[in-house]
Amino acid sequence: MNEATMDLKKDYSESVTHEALKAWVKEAVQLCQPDNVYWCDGSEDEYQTLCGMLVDKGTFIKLNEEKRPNSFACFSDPSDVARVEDKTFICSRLKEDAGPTNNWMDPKEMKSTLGGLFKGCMKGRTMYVIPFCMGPLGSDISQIGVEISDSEYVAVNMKIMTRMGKKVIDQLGSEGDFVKCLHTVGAPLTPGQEDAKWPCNPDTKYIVHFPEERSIMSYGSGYGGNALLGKKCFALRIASVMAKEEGWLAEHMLILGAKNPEGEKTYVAAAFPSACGKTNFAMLIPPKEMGDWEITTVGDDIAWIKPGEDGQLYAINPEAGYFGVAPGTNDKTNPNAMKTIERDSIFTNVAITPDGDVWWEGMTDEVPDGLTDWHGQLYDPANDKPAAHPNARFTAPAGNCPSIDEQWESPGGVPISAFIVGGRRSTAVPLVYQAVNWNFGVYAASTIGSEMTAAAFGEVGKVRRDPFAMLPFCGYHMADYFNHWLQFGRKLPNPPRIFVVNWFRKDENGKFLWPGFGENMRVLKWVINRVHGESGAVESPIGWMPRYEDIDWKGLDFTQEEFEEIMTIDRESWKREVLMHEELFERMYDKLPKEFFFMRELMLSSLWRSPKKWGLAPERA
Ligand code: TSX
Ligand code: MN
Repeated sequence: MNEATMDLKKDYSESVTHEALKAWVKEAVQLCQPDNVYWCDGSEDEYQTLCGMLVDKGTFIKLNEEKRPNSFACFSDPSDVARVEDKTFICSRLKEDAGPTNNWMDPKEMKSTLGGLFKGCMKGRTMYVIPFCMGPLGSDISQIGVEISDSEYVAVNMKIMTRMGKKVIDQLGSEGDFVKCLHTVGAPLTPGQEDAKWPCNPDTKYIVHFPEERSIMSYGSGYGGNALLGKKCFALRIASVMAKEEGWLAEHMLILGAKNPEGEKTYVAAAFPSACGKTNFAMLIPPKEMGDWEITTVGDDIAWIKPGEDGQLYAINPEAGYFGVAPGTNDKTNPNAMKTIERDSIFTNVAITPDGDVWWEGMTDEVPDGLTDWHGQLYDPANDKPAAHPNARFTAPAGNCPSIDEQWESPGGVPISAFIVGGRRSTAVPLVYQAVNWNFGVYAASTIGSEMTAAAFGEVGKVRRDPFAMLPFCGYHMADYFNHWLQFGRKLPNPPRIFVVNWFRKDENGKFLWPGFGENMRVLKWVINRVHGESGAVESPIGWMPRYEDIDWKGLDFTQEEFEEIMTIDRESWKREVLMHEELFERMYDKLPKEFFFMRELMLSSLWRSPKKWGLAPERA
């Protein structure tokens, strides 16, 4: 036992009354054979001790206390920088329950593979028992999990990202349900062997979900969604299965509140695939010229949504922190995020300045001198490679965010009035439209996609479909998921309206047509006023659209001509678009909702009778 481990006070394990939990921990100890076991209490003291241990090991670098109080940075192993989708499995009993878009293996076979890998995997390490609650403690929308991990990095990140510790054990009592999350970095130590700064298994990684038994096993990675099992693994993949069975929604959505100048608050939930600026949208600052509008943040990544007694939908953010992409974040793109990470934060794979602060591409125009890059080397800007890894992250407490919503921890959740979905599309998709009804909205959300940028894999410019931004995160058959959304809507007396947005349309010279960022408030205002029946729209071949005069342009020079360009529906490209949906659907043909075929036909029929270019001014059509 090293010195720092001894700093961890004796834990409370002897007072735990949950027999099933104790039995599972015992089983894990026998399998993983750690040197020590420690139950995390979630205290501030414990957090500081664990961070101190990480500093002693050389994993964490304490940042300059004046510039970045109570914050740390670390560099991962270069083989361990992102989620590993090809190593992510949904091990349902039946393959057809996982569907064609998930990797599947028979659970028995997978358990035998993992059994071999996990045997003795924590030798030389401490096993941390990390009880956590996804959502406000005591909310009946919340769920409890326990992560067993041999990573201090996981323990301290879970402290920020979830409600973690002894209070969760108390809530669980002796009978409560919990999701079993077993994690190892997959790097046992022989006696006397020096530990790596970022232990992981460079050769073997497995992120495995057993939906029927509500359990997760993760091997070989210490990074983000691979290792912080409350987030993507539990709050999306396992929770989506629970949600389908129990009649609620577990979604890859941000939640924001918008307060109008009269003080009336409207909450919306929004789904965007990666690299669309979800966190930026969740923390948007409206242009001053629009008057006293205020945006408040409930969550930036995940929403759990349940129908209330009154037939309305109520959403909680199951998380307690942000695990956001750092590169591109700056005082213009997201001032609220910059303030959130001023203190109490953990930075992974960013660059470090000579005075002990952090830096990444897109933080400032000038590259500071003397940077340490994410490989831990002195950075040479002449080198083409970035100083921070493109997927570098900050972990920061939600409560630090200046725009945090006053209701963000309300156990009952916040009422959702609209859903917004969007992708990154340089052509075809207009700035905004409203689906004509719930079913068409579900169809639109099921067909959203993003054009590949240089940062993503695949062919640049090709549309990658990412239904509801859930393709990597749905714990069951994607077509069953569409059916769940349709069925869910049938039970709602007055379902939220569904809107599609696209901030990324370009002109023929490749220039963005829309200024984006804070100016997105103009689109959001139209959306919110639509929900309240207060803003105008016209019917287009694909849905309801604002006319120029339906949008608040105060303080922005955006002409009617520019607006019409960004709203144009080009008949031929939309016919192509709708025909391309076939590509996505044929993969899941066996379970695709019958409604989807009819909606596709109806859209083609509307396009058939529409002018070559559907514009908002009739004379331009
Ligand atoms: O986050 C973005 N949002 C949503 C903000 C609330 N980004 C960044 C995406 C990468 C994560 C955007 N990028 C947005 C946007 O609305 N729009 C764009 C495209 C764009 C980029 C730069 C400019 C305009 C549009 N203009 C200048 O740089 C001056
Ligand atoms: Mn996400």
